[in-house]
Amino acid sequence: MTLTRRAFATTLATALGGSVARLPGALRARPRPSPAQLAWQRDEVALFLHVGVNTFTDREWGDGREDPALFNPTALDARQWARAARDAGARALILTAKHHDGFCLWPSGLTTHSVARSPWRGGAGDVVREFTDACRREGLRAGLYLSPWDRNAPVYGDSPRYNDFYCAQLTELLTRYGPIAEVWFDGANGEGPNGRRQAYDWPRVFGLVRRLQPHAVMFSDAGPDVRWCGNEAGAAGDPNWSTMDPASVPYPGASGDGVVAALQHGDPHGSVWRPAETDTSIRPGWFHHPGEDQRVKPLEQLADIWFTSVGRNSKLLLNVPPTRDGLLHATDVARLAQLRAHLAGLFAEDVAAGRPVEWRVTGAHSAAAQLDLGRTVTIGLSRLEEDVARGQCVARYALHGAPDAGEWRELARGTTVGYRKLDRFEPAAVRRVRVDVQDAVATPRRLRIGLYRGA
Ligand code: FUL
Repeated sequence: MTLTRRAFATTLATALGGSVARLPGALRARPRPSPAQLAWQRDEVALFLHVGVNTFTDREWGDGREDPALFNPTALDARQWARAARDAGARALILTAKHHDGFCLWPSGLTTHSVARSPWRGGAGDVVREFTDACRREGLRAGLYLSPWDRNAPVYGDSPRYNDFYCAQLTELLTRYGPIAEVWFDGANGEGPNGRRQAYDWPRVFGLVRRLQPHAVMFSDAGPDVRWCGNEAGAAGDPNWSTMDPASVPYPGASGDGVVAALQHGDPHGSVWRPAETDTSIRPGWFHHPGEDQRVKPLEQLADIWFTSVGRNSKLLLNVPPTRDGLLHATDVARLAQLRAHLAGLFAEDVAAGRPVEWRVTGAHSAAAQLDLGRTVTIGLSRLEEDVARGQCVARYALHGAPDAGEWRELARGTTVGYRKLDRFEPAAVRRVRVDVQDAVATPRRLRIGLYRGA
């Protein structure tokens, strides 16, 4: 039988006379987030903006042969996007500077397939400029999506030449518009002209971003800073570890056994910190289609998505696509505001706030927290949080409640906690509450605990 890292640590701890906490620092070291990864997670929600020639052709994937003259969002107002995002409680926005069709929303010097050839703003416009300016004015962090797959670039599939082209486009985006908080690399990929496949130089791409924007996080299936959650349905995995084994998803767009599971769940013993981002759309498509104006997700579904992303140790990247006018649709904006109001109501009163918590470490990988709420209250929602600046630890927990003199009863149970774990449960009248950390990858540290009435 092979000794797992965890079993090894436990054996060693026992040999050293007990607690894992007493192990020498190097053996205890587990991955922790960088300041940029921590800031990314603390944003909690970002909005995704898919806009481009597809907005005008009513398609999801353009083929690269679209006439740039199609692009004419006459009423485009990036401040409307940014205000809607801020009012929704989002702290960052990500714009598709170039989607798979290759059309550039900025006047790239590398191609004529861009806004410069469109009638919008007389060919002198720059959506990336207006977007980044608006984000800054509204106090939001700006991110950019630059599709690796480019169905317009003639050099696509001619690997070294396209890698040069792609890096030169990235350089434009990362040097002209001030600080960029997130760079988004899509894993979707097809063949180039005549079936040529592009071999991307990912180490070069990642190195370039690090050099030009050292404080940005890079998103892709393979990180390196933030990983895809493995689906576009709005649900992070359960369990969801922010650590992972980098070999399990070696490059963006990798497929094969175990890739989706690795993206969904991470790995408790992974050697790198690479938390999951959950991207999904408020509508069926990523781009705006007038035919989907009646199919904006209802509040209940958006709230569920928020619970299965932000409430499962992930970050939510919610796509809200601008229309042909260049504005977010009134229905979408109203839905975002409804979601924010709904969440504000749910979390308005934390009945555990200010109540002393008795925290006991009960074993090398277990602990228990007990609270007396000071009165009997009905609760139906809990919020558990680890101090992820110091890493992620909890693997399994249960929440119990008891009325004044009555019996303990289980209210909720779960696996990982991480940045935040939310549980909605059958409302119960309780005075005492206990959180048992039943398993962990190291000695559990004190959790932050919030308790609410629920819906
Ligand atoms: C996918 C793309 O193919 C979709 O068009 C969209 O951009 C989504 C966020 O990622 O891989």
